[in-house]
Amino acid sequence: MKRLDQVLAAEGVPAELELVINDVIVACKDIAFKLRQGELAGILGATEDENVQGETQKKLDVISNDLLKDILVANPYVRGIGSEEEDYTVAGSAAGKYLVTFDPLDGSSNIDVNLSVGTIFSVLEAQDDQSGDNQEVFLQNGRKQVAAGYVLYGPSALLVMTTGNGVNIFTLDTTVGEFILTKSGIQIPADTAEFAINMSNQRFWEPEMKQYIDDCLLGEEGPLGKRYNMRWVASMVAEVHRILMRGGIFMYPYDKRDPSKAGKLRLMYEGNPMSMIVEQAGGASSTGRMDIMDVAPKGIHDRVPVVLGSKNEVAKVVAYHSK
Ligand code: P6P
Repeated sequence: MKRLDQVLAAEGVPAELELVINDVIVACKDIAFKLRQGELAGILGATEDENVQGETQKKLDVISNDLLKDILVANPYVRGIGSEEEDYTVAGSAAGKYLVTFDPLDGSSNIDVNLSVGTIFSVLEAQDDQSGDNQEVFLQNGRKQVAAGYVLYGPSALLVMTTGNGVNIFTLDTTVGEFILTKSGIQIPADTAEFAINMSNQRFWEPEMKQYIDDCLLGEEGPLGKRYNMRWVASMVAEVHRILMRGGIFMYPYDKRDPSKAGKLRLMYEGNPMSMIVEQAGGASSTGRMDIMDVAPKGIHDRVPVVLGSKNEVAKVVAYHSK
């Protein structure tokens, strides 16, 4: 049974990067423990505050953010961090080589109803000597990521990550407090008949997305020629994990509720890390019109439309958008 550090060493990951990833994992173990305590920890429920996204912060959003921020900005190899819960990027060490972006608690609307939530993280290398409190140093496309992963706090706590050598899954052994390798070389089935989308937004979608979903709902008699099933967990980490395990397609498309926003999900700490994982597992990840990892970020909180999962199904959605 291999531990995370043994797997990273075997992949030839630089020691400094391993130390950065290890600090992310130390914080995530603490988050996992606090979530397991639930009401007993007295940390469920919402705060009085809104984050930069305009979303009400849950107590655990703030606690998780602070755990990750505090340990990472103190790491000598971290130049800075960007977080969904931080207005601006936060400087770490001026000599640090790595930049870490994260969504500390994705799907946090699920916390108070005891459903799955997760932490998503992405690691980039600083390309110049700009300080980590200048967002410019983070603004690199997803292809520049050197590592990406998530921790899914479900019935078991799972770490899923890649350093560009395929996707591995580790299960948290709570008896010893270590993530243990339990699956290697994950491959997403190329085809699927299971889509994940929030149907309540249908009237706000672009015509191309409406047409694809309409055709899915026509089933065997429709142009897609098969009966589809639907899932929606309201936690991207849980959706992506299901897709890694059995295939599927997850979509959070552009919608006109707020035309100024490219979508709901954020490029730097949701779209890009999940795209690296999905592509490393043989899947595809697109805005509907271009690969997500080719999108040039303009700001740390940029939003992006997301269509990811089984590569042949993603190709169909892209084809609908190119008609
Ligand atoms: P909706 C969670 O808030 C999140 O960012 C993703 O994890 C999830 O897929 C999506 O938003 C859920 O959005 O509009 O269905 O609540």
